[in-house]
Amino acid sequence: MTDYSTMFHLVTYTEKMDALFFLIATLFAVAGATTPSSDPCDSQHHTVLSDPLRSVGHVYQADQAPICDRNLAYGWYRFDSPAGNEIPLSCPPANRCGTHTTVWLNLTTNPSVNDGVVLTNGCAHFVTSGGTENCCAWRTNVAVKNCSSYLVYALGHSRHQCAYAFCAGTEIHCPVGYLSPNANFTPGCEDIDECAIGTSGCSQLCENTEGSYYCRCASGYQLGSDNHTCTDINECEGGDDICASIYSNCVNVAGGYHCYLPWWITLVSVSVGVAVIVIIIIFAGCIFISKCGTRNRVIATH
Ligand SMILES: [Ca+2]
Repeated sequence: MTDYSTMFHLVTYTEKMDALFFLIATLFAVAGATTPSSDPCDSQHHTVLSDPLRSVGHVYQADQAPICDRNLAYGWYRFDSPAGNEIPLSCPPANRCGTHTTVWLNLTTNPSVNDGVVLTNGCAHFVTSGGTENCCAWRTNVAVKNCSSYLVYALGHSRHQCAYAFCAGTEIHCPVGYLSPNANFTPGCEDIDECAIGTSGCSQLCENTEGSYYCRCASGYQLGSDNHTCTDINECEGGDDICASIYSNCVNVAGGYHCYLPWWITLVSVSVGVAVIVIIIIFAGCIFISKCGTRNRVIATH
């Protein structure tokens, strides 16, 4: 269990130390900013923090290590991630930004380019073990400079207990099954048509859905346990004789089956057919012979 009373005593002491360290650091930074070679806007004079989990939109997950800025070295920082690049100017909910205690900037608006370096402070949104929330439980010194296309911040560790961290941005990663032009972060997340782009892995038929897809099989096939592979149904192995009882020879083929006559039925059928044909020929021959005899008898009468 966290000893919060001890922590707040520590806060009082460390805030004084922070102020001292930060004042020295900021004076150097502000003085340095007057010379182009040490402008914190230059990439070589600031450190990029690119963890998108710092987003206010990101809800802290218990299975992740919380972000902790306790040992963040004094210096200029720039946030650069698809989740957003600015520290929020209003109190974020607790347990966001990849941490428990969320730090935001106590400013009405971000400075303009002409404002140069603006000194302010960050507020920590702290929730006690009893559930009491304080949007500015403690403050930490921050300097901000507008570099036209991005902001840079002078930050430093405040030696508070973890886990607390500076928030940056508000966007979150698109849900599974969605993509966006913003490196797959909000806004603009759109459904992936897995069937159209050929990533479904369905062996036969594919149906796209919002946020997902599913596989189907052609007639005569069934979907396997992997929900992607279709395998032939062996209709002949069913308990019921799928063919009529007398036509009992079932042969499975891909996507269907055939019913074949047993050999002995085929033999009998052919034999009967041949016999019928022979009988017909004989009968027809008899009729022809009989008519010839009649004609001869008439001639003999004259
Ligand atoms: Ca889809």
